[in-house]
Amino acid sequence: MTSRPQALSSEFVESLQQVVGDAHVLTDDLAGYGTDWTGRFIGAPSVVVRPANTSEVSHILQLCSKHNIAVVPQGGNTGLVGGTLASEGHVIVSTLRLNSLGPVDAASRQISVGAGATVEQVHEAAKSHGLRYAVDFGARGTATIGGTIATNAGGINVLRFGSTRHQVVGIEAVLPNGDVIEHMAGLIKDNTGYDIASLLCGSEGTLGIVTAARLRLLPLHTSRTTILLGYGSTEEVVRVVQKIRHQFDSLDAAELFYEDGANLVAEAFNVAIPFVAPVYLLLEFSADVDLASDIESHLAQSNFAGLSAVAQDELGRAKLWRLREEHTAAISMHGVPHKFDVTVAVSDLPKFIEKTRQGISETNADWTVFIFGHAADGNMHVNVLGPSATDELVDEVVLQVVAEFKGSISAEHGIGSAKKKWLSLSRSHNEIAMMKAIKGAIDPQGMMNPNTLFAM
Ligand code: FAD
Ligand code: 2HG
Ligand code: ZN
Repeated sequence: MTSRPQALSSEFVESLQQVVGDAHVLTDDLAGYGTDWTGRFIGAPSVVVRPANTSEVSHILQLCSKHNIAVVPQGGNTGLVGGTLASEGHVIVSTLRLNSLGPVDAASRQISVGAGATVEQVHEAAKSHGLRYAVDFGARGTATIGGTIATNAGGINVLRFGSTRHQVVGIEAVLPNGDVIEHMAGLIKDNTGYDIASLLCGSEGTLGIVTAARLRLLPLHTSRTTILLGYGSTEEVVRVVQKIRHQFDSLDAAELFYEDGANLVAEAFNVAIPFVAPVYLLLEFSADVDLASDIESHLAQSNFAGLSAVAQDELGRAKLWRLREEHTAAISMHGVPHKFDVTVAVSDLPKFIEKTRQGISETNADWTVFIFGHAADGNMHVNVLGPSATDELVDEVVLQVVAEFKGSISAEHGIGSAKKKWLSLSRSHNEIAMMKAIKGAIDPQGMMNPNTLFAM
């Protein structure tokens, strides 16, 4: 591989301008693109280019390939693992102008959207046809469909509907050499070789740029019930989630958080906490019948602790959800956290949480730990405030505990640049070799997102 230029020539920048127009090639004030959402990963991109369509993306990648320039795809830049970290000489390709939407195909319950459309825009489009897009999480207003595909985003509804991978029924993407892959028919049965959409889900921008996708939509149920419950221990929460999941197919979400996190959110955003409990469980159900009394009588039979707040109207539900969803923003108001999004077997959650807290406090008793997450998936978010951005001791401690429990070091945010050193804790030597072989075949120059996924 020939070495890459660190400074981009004016000839190269001019050729980008010829593709997308001067206004969409940025070379100054790039901090907003160069720094990640958490503020932990600060890059130094040389250029940001903002194509308006697939053909422009193809031309950009052809140029970058010809000049051997590294490319970092970027959507909403809400990623939490430094996956858009660009070094000097790298070009960020922002997908925000690839934001076409629909139309909704109500007959097939599908929609084709540009990679730059936000998750919330897809929710709104689906809703106007009595449908629903299954992927949902706090950054819905900014995170893009391309970013959610590249990270195989999870979120609050995975327990019922699966992750992003399960919603993608067609894909359009541009490969590093500029070739366009287009497979957007959305056929539900289609066993004609390798599943390219699935390969691109979770590829973190290392194989090409997703430019559009066809997404599966679901019926929008008429009734939603959100319940906040209080418990004394994580063990109790895990037991309740397992039982309630078994009883109610209509369970959409089962989110866990603790008193310290709830207090932090309440202080940061002036949100009321309906009652005090050591551990909170936020459940959401959706169905075409009102389930509130069924749920309450089920909980009463299962020795439910007795503290609860129930909401069925949009405002009431949103108030309860804020206590959970604002954890990320509230924590960031107190510093730059080290973030972990890990999965272990659900039954191991209580022990895993205890060991993780213990490992962190034995390493440095002054660090502050917040834990919250998606209880039914065994997916916890461990956020640690205290270590400097570059001090990786806490990363080593937490990820080794995950490995002891045979868990995954990334449940939903991806590996990015944050966790590439530890990839072998979750993937075998042969798996990594196979991934590198795929990468090498599709991107022989290693030009796509070189700071992400592999410690090359
Ligand atoms: P970016 O941050 O721009 O990019 C993320 C990665 O995808 C990078 O590696 C980038 O190179 C690549 N990429 C982006 N677009 C493309 C493209 N078109 N083609 C190829 N590669 C591309 N994540 C969850 O999974 N579940 C959650 O519950 C969740 N909650 C969050 C809550 C908050 C408040 C915040 C700030 C983030 C949360 N996230 C969550 C993380 C983040 O929103 C997701 O990872 C999301 O998928 C990133 O989308 P994005 O458009 O912002 O991508
Ligand atoms: C969530 O579930 C997100 O809220 C963000 O995945 C997690 O901030 C985090 O660590
Ligand atoms: Zn999450």
